[in-house]
Amino acid sequence: MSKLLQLHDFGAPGAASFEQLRTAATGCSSKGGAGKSSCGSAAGPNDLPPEIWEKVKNHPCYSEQAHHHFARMHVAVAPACNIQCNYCNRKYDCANESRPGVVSEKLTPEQAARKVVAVASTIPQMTVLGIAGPGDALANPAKTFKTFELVAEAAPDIKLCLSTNGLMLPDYVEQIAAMNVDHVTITINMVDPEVGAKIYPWIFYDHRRITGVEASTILSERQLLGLEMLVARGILVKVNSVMIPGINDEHLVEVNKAVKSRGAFLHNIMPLISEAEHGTAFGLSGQRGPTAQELKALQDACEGEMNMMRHCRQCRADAVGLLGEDRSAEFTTEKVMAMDVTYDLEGRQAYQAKVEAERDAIAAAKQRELATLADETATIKIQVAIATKGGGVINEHFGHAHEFQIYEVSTAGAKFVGHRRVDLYCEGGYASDAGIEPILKALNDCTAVLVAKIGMCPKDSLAGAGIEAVESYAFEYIEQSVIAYFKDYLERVGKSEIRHVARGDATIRQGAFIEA
Ligand code: CLF
Ligand code: SF4
Repeated sequence: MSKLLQLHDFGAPGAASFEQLRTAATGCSSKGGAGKSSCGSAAGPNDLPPEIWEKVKNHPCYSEQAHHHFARMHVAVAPACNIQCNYCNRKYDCANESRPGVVSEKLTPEQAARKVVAVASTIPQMTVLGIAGPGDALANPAKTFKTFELVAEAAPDIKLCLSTNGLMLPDYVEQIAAMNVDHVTITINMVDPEVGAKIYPWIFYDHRRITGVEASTILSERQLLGLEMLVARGILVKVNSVMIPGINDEHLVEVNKAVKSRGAFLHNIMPLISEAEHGTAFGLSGQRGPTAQELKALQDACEGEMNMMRHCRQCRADAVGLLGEDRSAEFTTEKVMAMDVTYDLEGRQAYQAKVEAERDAIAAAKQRELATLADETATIKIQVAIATKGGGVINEHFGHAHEFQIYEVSTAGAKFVGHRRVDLYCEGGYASDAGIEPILKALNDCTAVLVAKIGMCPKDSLAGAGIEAVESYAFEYIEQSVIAYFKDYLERVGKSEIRHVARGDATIRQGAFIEA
């Protein structure tokens, strides 16, 4: 009997079956709305078994829809690590699940639990607590599990989420399941130890430091075993992989197949962050990260295989807020200790019910708009950038945008394919001419940018680069607007008012990850 089948045999009572999880992992369902199936973390209630939708619908990382509305927070209770990754500098947060560059304020489990209650009382859309470093959650098991225990007691409606490099995972699966942790992320960058030896110089395991191919062999076996054990217990597993051009980029297709076949729910392929000033081995050796289109091509290649996450913001180990925003400065230990905190469970539930109704309205508007494209036969695909502060609405000024969300749109509909972080174009009321250049590079693969407002100068610069800036969808729903823009675009192409031009590649700005 295979290891997989043996593991399946002792699945927890009441857990989703392995087959259900495998079906969920492969994403598309014939039940997709309007005859168009929905794939990836964009999956909705019609695409997943109800008990799995229940687990992901309010989790901003496991559901792309949810990330417009719901927030997560991390508590930095896990400083130690048991492996070395060549993209990590230990002075900084864990690069597997959080961007490097900002040293976290380390918390005790008691401080962490108080912080969770303080944030949950202030931000009713905060639904998930993650432990993601700054080292490895399971290299610090006592602090990690004590924190979960205290939070489950004080804030029972908050989902618990854990991220790990996987080395110690098989030893703690029982404890993870017993604590009702429903979501676990494992960073898996290889299933071939020869590839692994180029990424991991050493691991610390069984009381000794192990190097080279032997280290990666042990790490890979432990990661895959841990994944199988979690899946057998009905725990949703997300696999994070760092795309390192020339080292594991092509190999990640194999990783994708390996984790899919073991029932991983979601695969998140993230770009390598390797600026020299981070002081990592890859940064110092000049190893580059991928371009936007290289990353997208790999994600597209894997999407046929399973659900892909494309909205990861590589956030800090003490991040607080919607993905893409950082409110951690509002919740320093000093401020949290001084806060008068009351946990209003009913208020949180009422707020979340309102969000649920808004999401239904957004989905219905999207379907209505998509129906208007039903007879369209054009094969054109374009990318459109969006300025948003959240809520699924185009509600940000061009000059105030810290990031742009990128949608790919065709007659099949609008799909979130990534985001581009940028420096603010407009700082303190002043715009700088030099500031537009990096933004043009970040949006170079887009045909248009939809904004709440934009000035003439940036509008002209964008037009000069072949990118149309559009204000006419201000404060409208994003996906509905993207489809409506596309329809208008096709009409103008059809009337020869404009010419459709294929766009080039764009840059993923490395430095963007080290600023708040
Ligand atoms: Fe945190 Fe990770 Fe849980 Fe999310 S983050 S532990 S699954 S709650 Fe999310 Fe941040 Fe990307 Fe992680 S955006 S780095 S995937
Ligand atoms: Fe750094 Fe995280 Fe890798 Fe540990 S697992 S070396 S903390 S990136």
